[in-house]
Amino acid sequence: MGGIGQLKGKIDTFAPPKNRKMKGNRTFTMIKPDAVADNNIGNILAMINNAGFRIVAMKYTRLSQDLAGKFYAVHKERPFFGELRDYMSSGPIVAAVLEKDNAVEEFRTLIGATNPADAAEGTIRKLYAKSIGENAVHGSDSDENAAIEANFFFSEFERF
Ligand code: 3AN
Repeated sequence: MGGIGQLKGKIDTFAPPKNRKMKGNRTFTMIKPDAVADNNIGNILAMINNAGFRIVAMKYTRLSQDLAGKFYAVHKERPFFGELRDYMSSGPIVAAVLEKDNAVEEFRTLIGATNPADAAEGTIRKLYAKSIGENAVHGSDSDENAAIEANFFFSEFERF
C-alpha cells in the first residue's frame, strides 16, 4: 500500500499547499486555437505577466471533441455549442492557472468583452481575437468555475 493511491480523495487540487500563504485569488485561462495558430502565445503570456498575474500552472495540450464538450457543458443548450466544441478541439491550446488578488475580475478586465468588436482598447481580445467565436482566450467567470476548470486540467502535482 501507499504511494499516490493513498492521496485519492484527500487532495483539494485547487488550493495552494497548506504551508504556503495564499498570495491572491486564482483564475483559469486558455489561450485558444486561433491565438496559438497565430503565434501569439508569447505575446499573450507577456500581457498576463505584465498585468501582475503569476502563472502557477501551465500546459500545452489539445482537447478532443469529447473533452471540449465536457469543458463547455454549461453551454450545451446554446445554439453555438457545436461550433464551440469543434473550434476548441481544432488545434492545440495553452491552459494555465493564474494568481493575483481578485484574479477572476481582474483577468476578465484584461481580456475584454467576448466579442472583440466590443472589447476595450488594450485588452487581449481587442488585440488578438478574430471574432466572437475565435476570441483568443478564455477566462473563468467566477471563483467557483475557476476551481472547477483548473481541476479539469491540472492535478495537485502540476500546480505551484
Ligand atoms: P466568455 O468567454 O467571454 O465568458 P461566454 O461564456 O458567453 O463568453 O461564451 C463562452 C465561449 O463561447 C466564448 N468564449 C466564445 O468562444 C463562444 N461564444 C460565445 N458566444 C458565441 C456566439 N454567439 N457564437 C459563437 N461562439 C460564441
